[in-house]
Amino acid sequence: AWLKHQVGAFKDKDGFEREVVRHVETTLARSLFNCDESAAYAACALAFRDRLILEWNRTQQRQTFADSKRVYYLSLEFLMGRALDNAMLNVGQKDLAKAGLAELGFRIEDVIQQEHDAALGNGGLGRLAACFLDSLASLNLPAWGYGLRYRYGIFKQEIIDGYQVEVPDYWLDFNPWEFPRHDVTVDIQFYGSVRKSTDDSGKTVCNWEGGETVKAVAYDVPIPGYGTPTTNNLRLWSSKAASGEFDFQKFNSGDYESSVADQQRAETISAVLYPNDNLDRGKELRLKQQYFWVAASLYDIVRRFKKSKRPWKEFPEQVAIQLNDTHPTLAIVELQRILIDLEGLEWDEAWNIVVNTFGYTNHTVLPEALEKWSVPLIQHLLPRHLQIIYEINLYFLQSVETKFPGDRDLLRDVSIIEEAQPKMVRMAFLAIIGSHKVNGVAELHSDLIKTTIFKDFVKIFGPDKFTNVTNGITPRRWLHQANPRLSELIASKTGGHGFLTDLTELNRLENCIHDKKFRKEWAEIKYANKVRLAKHIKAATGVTVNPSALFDVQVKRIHEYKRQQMNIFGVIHRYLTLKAMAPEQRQKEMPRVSIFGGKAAPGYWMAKQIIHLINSVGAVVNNDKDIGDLLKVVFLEDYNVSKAEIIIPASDLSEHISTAGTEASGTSNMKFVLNGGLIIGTCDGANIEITREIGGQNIFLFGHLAEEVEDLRHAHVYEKQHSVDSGLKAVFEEIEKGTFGTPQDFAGMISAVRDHGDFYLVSDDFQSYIVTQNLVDQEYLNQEEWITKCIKSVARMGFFSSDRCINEYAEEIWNIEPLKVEANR
Ligand code: 26Q
Repeated sequence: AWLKHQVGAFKDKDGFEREVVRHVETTLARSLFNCDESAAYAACALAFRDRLILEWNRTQQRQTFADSKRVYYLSLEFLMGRALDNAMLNVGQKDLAKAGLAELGFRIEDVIQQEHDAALGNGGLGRLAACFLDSLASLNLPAWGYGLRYRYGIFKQEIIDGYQVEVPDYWLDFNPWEFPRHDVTVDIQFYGSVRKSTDDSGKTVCNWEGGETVKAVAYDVPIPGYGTPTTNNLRLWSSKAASGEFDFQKFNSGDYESSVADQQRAETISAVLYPNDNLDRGKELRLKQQYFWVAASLYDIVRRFKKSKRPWKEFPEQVAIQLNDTHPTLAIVELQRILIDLEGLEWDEAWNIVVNTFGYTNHTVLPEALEKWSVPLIQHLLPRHLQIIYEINLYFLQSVETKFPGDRDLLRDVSIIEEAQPKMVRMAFLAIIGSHKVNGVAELHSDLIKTTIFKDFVKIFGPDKFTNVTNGITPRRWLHQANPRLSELIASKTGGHGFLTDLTELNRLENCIHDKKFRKEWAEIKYANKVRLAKHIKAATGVTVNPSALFDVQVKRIHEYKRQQMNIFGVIHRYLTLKAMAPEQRQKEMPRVSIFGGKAAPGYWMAKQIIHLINSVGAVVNNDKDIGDLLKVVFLEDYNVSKAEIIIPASDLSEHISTAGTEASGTSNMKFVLNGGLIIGTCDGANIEITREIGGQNIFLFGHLAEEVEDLRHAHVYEKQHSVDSGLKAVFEEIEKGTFGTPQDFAGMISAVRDHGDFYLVSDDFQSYIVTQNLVDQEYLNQEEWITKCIKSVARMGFFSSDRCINEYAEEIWNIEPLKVEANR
């Protein structure tokens, strides 16, 4: 019904076609006769973009006029994927576009595939931010995202001779979804020094002077909600030399090269996304990125607030800022600096405003991922901020001393400054102290941060400062868009597409479990999705896979804690078991396709070794005549959002097998189950809550529990040589025989388990993993029972919508409300 009220909606398919043709002929200046798929994509995107712009403007006007509190989501990563399909579905005009494009001679799927992924993120954290933007708009919440407009997103991965090769991802050639705002700029200062002076009233003021200036230019991206006109804004900052194109003085004095160099140095700040996932490397450019983005965003937010002419104390009633991990923690310091140095507020009044404004989300307990910056680096780059950090720390430690007098160990342990050589600033501690709420991303994770890395802060601030908001995913992209046939089938059984805005309506599927026709269609859809993936695998790798085999998928960033090495060791174990069988016996086994995908950080040597082993095993197994279809191993290169949309709906079984207590949540686990696949997994992250919701019979859990991990690790260290599981030993021996190529290439992976304490407990969990995989084979034989499990699971996944998740943030952390849209305008 809301569609009728949209401004600029296409009246019918002819209206849409006219717009496409107009864009081909005028905007793109091409003739209809040489309009190829890429031109069709461009024109179609421009046509939909025109539609979005009108509602986008109205939404911004409405939010400004209503003067309602807004939330600002600060994230260095927004892993958006493609926008066109999403835009067509969210405004409810995909069918019309499909028909229109067909008349013009194009298949809509082919047109959609022309778009380059917006890959401004590494993995889970960046994709979560993208799902959140979709939910914020769909729930009519006044919200902006703030990020960086990287010229290069996450690198493209090529697999050459079994090795990962990184290729730059230049994605801005043609991007119809962004709007440069050359009039919205902010000058950002770096380096320089602090000079104290006295103002007219005799008060000491700090002046940050000198150094260099870089210009931040805003680029805006419209974020359409699903089934509502609300269209929010994602603002990405791009860096530019402050003095314009060139420093003309230098240029004219013949110093042309250095003038160009200045310009390039400024542009370097937003040039490239750091490709580390769950690892902190203290590089100066990364810190520059963080401050550049934080300072520009805060300037923008403060500028907007000041227009309202309200007193400063009302700032937290108008503004909520959420910190996506510690990457934007400098925002806390920057807001305090603005309030005391530029606006003249007293420290306490300012600090009160700051704390009430910020919320901090933690995404990891891994020590190597916790951000720290060296004091000398901050001193050099941001001298005034370092002073403020020390002052925040001083007042904080004084309050701790008052509460726990004489506890020197406690003061040392909670100090923002780590007394190391050099001294380090602990960003998570600063984020906790400067926020009113701190949340983890799944129940186990939120409990773990309270009892391990942040336990002292629970003691100091009390337990109420810490909370849990279990992650969620948007059912629009991860069901309706990725799996349109399943979405239609579900709609036909639950009374329409209401489940897309209230995912708990999926529970109506429980009534259909015995519906024969429904079950048959369900199975057909899964099979068709597998056929589609099989085609993709053939085209991408040359390997032929049988769509009737069990598709076993592990796609995520490659990391030792996620244990892709355990998966591939398990595959080798399966291969050896099959090889040892008599041929008649072998033919009774369940055929399996083991599918891997994921990028390794370019400097992560062990992760690259894992990729190499997976490819080497594939090369042997896939060409073994004894094995045939019983086992195939494929590594799909360049896993990204749009590949995920093909892979996830085609999985029978997906692997979420991190060492217990290491994966904060995981979000692809939710996507796989929502698409009718089952999970093999450990008791970690959101797997635990998924189990609670769908029932223990419908998930394959194995392995040690989080509370056992510490003791196991301890035991390894005290054993002379870690006694490796016997099945795993046989796997190692086979690798060392050279069956999968030069054994030396994989020596690191083996010795990590055998000689270096097996930190991720691969050996401890191996037997239980193999036993559970065999159970999966058994259960997959009984297809009727398997389908029942899948349907029941999907029916119970309502909790994992990012809409539920965002509602929790809105109520418990941000205190913001939806801005209702007038139905009849
Ligand atoms: C930090 C400093 C310097 C350079 C890079 C980084 C950096 C970049 C990305 C640190 C961490 C990340 C990404 C972390 C991430 O993706 N975490 C995942 O977040 C998901 C959403 O909450 C969870 O589901 C996953 O469990 C968690 O691993």
